[in-house]
Amino acid sequence: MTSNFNSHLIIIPTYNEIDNIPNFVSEISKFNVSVLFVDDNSPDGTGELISEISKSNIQLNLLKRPSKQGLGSAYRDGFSWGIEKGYEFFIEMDADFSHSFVDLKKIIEVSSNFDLIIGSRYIEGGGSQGWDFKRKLLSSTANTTSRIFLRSKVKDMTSGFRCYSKKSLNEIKYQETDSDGYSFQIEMTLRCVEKNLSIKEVPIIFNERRVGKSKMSNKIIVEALIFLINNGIKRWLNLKII
Ligand SMILES: Nc1nc2c(ncn2[C@@H]2O[C@H](COP(=O)(O)OP(=O)(O)OP(=O)(O)O)[C@@H](O)[C@H]2O)c(=O)[nH]1
Ligand SMILES: [Mg+2]
Repeated sequence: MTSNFNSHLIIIPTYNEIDNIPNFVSEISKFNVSVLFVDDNSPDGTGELISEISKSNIQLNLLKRPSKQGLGSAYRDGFSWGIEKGYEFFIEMDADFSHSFVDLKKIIEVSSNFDLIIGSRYIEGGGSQGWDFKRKLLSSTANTTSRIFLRSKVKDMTSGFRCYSKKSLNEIKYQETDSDGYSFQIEMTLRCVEKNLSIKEVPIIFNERRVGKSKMSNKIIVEALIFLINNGIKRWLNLKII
């Protein structure tokens, strides 16, 4: 492994993921990285379980928040926590095994070469497994629409499996983003594009979650559409976004 224990922080937002935590911890312990779970007081006790396990495992950290505040806000708080502690690379990953540890290794290996590495389902070698037709259509439409509206070359703008350097997080002013869900990933990507940062897409195979429930909702879809319309107009008119 090329990573250094003190340089990579994997940030995992969790909401009702109790059944995924034990396996996730056992897989991630094979990597030389630090982990920060950001739990929003999950009613199923995810936070309490992580708190218990992390007592005897210095690789694991927990940021507890009082209530469900969304994925984007969990990442914003996670980035701030990690920057304060001096980490250099910040990896976003889900707790539900949709993101594979084989792909994590690939992302870590190239992490020091680019400002942003995106685990991409829409380049050669990438894809998704286990999704029904409706979910596949939603994801591919979201990505095609984002690319066209935002005039971006990035193929997988909504992917939630990615790695930022500290430099890129500071340059894009991540604290000023205000979206969640799909929109959060699109907004962060767009900010990197606007700042001309180096972006590399690495192929990943996304797997339907093994256990637990999806937090995908109509609210997330509507938020993404409004974001695309607002920012699409700005991009086409060459107006400043950040
Ligand atoms: N802290 C926190 N974590 C969240 C919140 N919403 C979702 N998550 C976590 O973010 C990750 C991604 O959420 P998912 O529900 O898997 O969303 P998704 O991957 O778009 O949807 P599926 O593919 O259907 O699983 C998971 O680890 C969730 O537990 C939230 O409001 N707060
Ligand atoms: Mg998921």
